[in-house]
Amino acid sequence: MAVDLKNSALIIVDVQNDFLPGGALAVNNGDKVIPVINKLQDKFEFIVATQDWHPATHGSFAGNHEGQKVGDTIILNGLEQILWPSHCVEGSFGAAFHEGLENHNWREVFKKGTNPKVDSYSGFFDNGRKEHTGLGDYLKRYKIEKVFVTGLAADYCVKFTVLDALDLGFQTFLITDATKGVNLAPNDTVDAFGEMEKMGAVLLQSEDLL
Ligand code: VGL
Ligand code: ZN
Repeated sequence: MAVDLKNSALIIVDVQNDFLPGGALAVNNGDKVIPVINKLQDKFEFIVATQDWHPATHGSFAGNHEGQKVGDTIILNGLEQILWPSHCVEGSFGAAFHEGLENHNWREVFKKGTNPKVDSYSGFFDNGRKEHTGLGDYLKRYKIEKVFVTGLAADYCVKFTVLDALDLGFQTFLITDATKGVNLAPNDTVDAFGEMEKMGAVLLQSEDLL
C-alpha cells in the first residue's frame, strides 16, 4: 500500500519505562514496539511524543485511595476511573522514555495526566475533556492533516489518542505492530482495534510504510 506522507505526523504515545517490561504498569511485550517505532521515525519529518506525567498524589493511583486496590473502579471527580498502580511519577525513572527509543528528530513532547484530579489517556485532552495538552493546536499550526499513531498502551492511551485525533478531523492511522495493549481483559486490544477502525481510523502495518 502506498501511503502519501505529505502533511503527516508520527505520534509516539507513552513509550516510557513504567509501561515496559519491569515497569510499574508493564505492558506485555511492550518493548517490541521500540525497534518498529525507530524504523518508522526515518520515514517522518514531523514527529511528536506524549508522556504520561503524574504527580505522586494522582487520583488514578490505587495507593491514594484508602481501602481500594489496583483494578478497582471509582468515581473520580464525577468520572469513572480505573485504579492503577503508581506509575510515571513526574521526574522518576519510570516516567522517562526508554533509552533505546530514538528521540533526536522529535519536535515536541506533550505531557499529560499532570492534574491530580483527572486522568488523561488521550494525548490531546484529559478524560473529562476540560483541558487540552496543546497537541491538537500544535499539529494544526504546522498544517498536519494525517496522523500515524504508535506506542503504549493500545487499549488505553493509544486508543483515546486515535479517537480524539479522528474527532479533531485528522485522517488517522494506527500502526498495529507499533503498539501493544495492557489487556486487563484478554480481548481488550483486539476490541480497541475494532473500535478505532469503526470510528474511522485506518489500520496499517509498519511494512506498509517502510
Ligand atoms: C496509560 C493507564 C494509565 C497508557 C497511562 O499510557 O496507556 N494507561 N496511564
Ligand atoms: Zn497514567
